[in-house]
Amino acid sequence: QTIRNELISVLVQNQPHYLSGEEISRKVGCSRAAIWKHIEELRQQGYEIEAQPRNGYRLVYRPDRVAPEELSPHLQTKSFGRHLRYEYSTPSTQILAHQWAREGAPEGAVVIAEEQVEGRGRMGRLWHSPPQTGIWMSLILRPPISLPEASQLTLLASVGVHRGIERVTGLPVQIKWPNDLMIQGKKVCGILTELRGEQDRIHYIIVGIGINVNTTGDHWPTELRSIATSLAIELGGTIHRATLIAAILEELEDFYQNYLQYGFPAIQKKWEQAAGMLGKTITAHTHQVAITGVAECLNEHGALLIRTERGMVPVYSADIDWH
Ligand code: BTX
Repeated sequence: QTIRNELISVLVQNQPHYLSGEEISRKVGCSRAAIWKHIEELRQQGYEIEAQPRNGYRLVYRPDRVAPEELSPHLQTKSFGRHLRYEYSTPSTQILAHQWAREGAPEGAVVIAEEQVEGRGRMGRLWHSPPQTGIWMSLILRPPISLPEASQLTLLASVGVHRGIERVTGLPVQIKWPNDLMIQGKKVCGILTELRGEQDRIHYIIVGIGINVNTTGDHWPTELRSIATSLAIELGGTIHRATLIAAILEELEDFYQNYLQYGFPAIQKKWEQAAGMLGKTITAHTHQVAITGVAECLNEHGALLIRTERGMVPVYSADIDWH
């Protein structure tokens, strides 16, 4: 696997030029016969690699997969994504991540799938995750924080994903409290944070991230078409998912390190800059009531403060409508 990853990375770096078999075997650190065998296997997986007797090999096309050998050459993180579980199809990456976390997965471990057949949102809702079109991944974290602080991780994740998407696509993404990323008022990404722990100690947190990347309207059921969008729809062209995942994991790791070192205020500022709803009149539908007022800012726990006629109200969990 490591040799395969190295080989892909060497071919990608050298694209669109040829590289001789000798040079590849020196860079990758194995024999020319072994290189040839790996190249054959890559071709079977859909890679197009041109070979010329005099010039060597050249990568012409690589399939858009999010398998470890596609992802690793792009990753520049210390721990995020360094332990990776990949499935083509799974009910939900959250379920696999919970299992893995219980078995002792290290912090930063990631479960990723091409397709989820029962992808989940909050409160038992479904997350539509058609094959090879999006990023459906779950990140395992073990922060030394207490239960009430856990919702800060959802906000941290929004900021990290926001930054990663903007860096790769340049698209104007806005964060909608607590867990959505929107483009022009349509949902492009949802974040689901689940955890196991006791009041004063968290065993682990699973941050589930779903991003519509190369999805088109026909992938969605009718009811989603008016409320969902994808990066490809907004950009007018497809995006290499592995590149985007790597950028997002880098940003997440960066923000997470900052959070562990300096606490929530570091995240809070970034969040407020990227939130599209501050200063606007909104209605927050909690389990019990609907609260209408102006979205002011976050408090130090990550709750949204809404200025109402009766004063400032903190909201910890709700669905938001904008006016
Ligand atoms: P949410 O409860 O805020 O949003 C779910 C709602 O969003 C659905 O009821 C539907 O209206 C709408 N929706 C469903 N699918 C999509 C979609 N693909 N794009 C836009 N809108 C949609 C949001 O929950 C949290 C979603 C987390 C998904 C990740 S994917 C990796 C991980 N595994 C898993 O099962 N869930 C998480």
